[in-house]
Amino acid sequence: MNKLNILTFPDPRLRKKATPIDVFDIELKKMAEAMLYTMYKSNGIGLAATQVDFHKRLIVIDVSEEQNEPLFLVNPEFTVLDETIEQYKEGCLSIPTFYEEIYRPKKIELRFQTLEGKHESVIAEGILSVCVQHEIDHLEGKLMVDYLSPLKRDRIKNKLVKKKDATN
Ligand code: QAP
Ligand code: CO
Repeated sequence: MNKLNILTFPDPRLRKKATPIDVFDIELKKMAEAMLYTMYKSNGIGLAATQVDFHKRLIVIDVSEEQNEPLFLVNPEFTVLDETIEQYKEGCLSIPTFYEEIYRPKKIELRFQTLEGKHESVIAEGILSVCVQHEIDHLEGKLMVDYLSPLKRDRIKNKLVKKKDATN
């Protein structure tokens, strides 16, 4: 399988808003499998289609130890069930090597469609809740650095731009 190219902050394509999926065909399944492969190869636990320059509402997540419990989320949405704010040191495959404490509501109800178009819902807490919220942000063109101060965000941006220049 081919590993997809992951966009890196501050690539402007990470700011595009993804559109809903209405065709549940073999092409969608292929894209989801390619994203899962890319995520596992990159040692990630979540990847949104936006990050691989595909601007549709598709997310893959696997928060299991063994990387054997993939979740494919099409057109995901959530509502907050417990507004208590929890902090988690988050990373992002589009912001490599940076980890920051981010604050989000604790408990959510996630609704999504499967790759076959079936509607499902689950209640999530802990790392799954964090990951779902982080990935749905990507579909809106939002990044975890947007929750940081402009100063911190700019420092991260400058370091990543310098690293990219060094490899180009
Ligand atoms: C989002 O993030 C997330 O910097 C998914 O060098 C993070 O998979 C949700 C990664 C934390 C919940 C909690 C980051 C891999 C992976 C890096 C990721 C890196 C290599 C990030
Ligand atoms: Co991310």
